Amino acid sequence: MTQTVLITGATSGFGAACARSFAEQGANLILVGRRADRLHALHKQLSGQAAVHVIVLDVRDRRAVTEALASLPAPFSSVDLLINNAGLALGLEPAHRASLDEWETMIDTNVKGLTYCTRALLPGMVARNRGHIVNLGSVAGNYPYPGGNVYGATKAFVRQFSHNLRADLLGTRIRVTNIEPGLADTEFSVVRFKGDAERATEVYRGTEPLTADDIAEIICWVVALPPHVNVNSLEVMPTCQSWAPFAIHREEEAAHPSTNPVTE
Ligand code: NDP
Ligand code: 8X3
Repeated sequence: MTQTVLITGATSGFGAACARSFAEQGANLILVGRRADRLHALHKQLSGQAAVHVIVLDVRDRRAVTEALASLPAPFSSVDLLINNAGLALGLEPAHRASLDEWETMIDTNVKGLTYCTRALLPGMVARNRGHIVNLGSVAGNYPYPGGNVYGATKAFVRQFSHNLRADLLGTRIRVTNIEPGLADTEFSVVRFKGDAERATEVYRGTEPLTADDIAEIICWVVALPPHVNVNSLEVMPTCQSWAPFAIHREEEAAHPSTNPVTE
């Protein structure tokens, strides 16, 4: 049976790579994003392989999301797979200097937008007793880092929401998976640094980061597993990324000359 796949944030990065991968499988694709030109280009590019329906939509707009997802035309009306991918980080400032507007945008998109899409499509999945929700979390939801403040917190929400959905959906055949990537080279850093391409490039300098195609491949694998197998969370980093020791602040040597190992 042809799968119907709805991907939010399909205009770049992981979302666009997933669109290409599921098009290769001949899925019916519903592609969501704000940049209409990119959606229409994807439509043109993929429609030889798959049926494609594009929706120009800001996931932060609750009413627009509810209306658009309640009125999906045939053959797109029964969504089997929701990839809740639309999301962003803004800034890397410490909390006391960060922009409250940017915090709000991240919460509205990564948390509220994701819940609007989920709530709109879940009743249909439950009624059909079929479906899979794949959420894009992040390593930032699992580990703190300086400047990750609200972005990381939104991804911690996504992780816990994913697991709580599993709890609510026990007894159905609906699966929920939280994908938690580390460093991945997409438009993510350009967005985080508000168009500063040089600063964004610096993030990946000298590394071999994950690619959008790596993540699409992982999502395709998770989805293709037999229906009785649910991957709850899948954390993935590039091989070049690992953890650092705990950060410890030490007072100036002058204040504690005999106890500061940094000065030894
Ligand atoms: P990109 O910036 O390349 O893609 C983000 C996508 O989200 C775009 O298609 C953008 O489309 C869409 N989007 C953003 N805001 C909205 C909105 N309000 N309404 C609809 N669509 C929106 O980044 P990635 O592909 O890297 O990111 C995808 C997801 O993966 C995000 O949730 C991100 O947090 C997460 N992630 C990314 C990692 C990375 O290192 N790259 C690592 C871990 C997680 P448009 O602007 O057209 O609306
Ligand atoms: C994206 C990965 O480490 O930049 O979620 O937060 S990170």
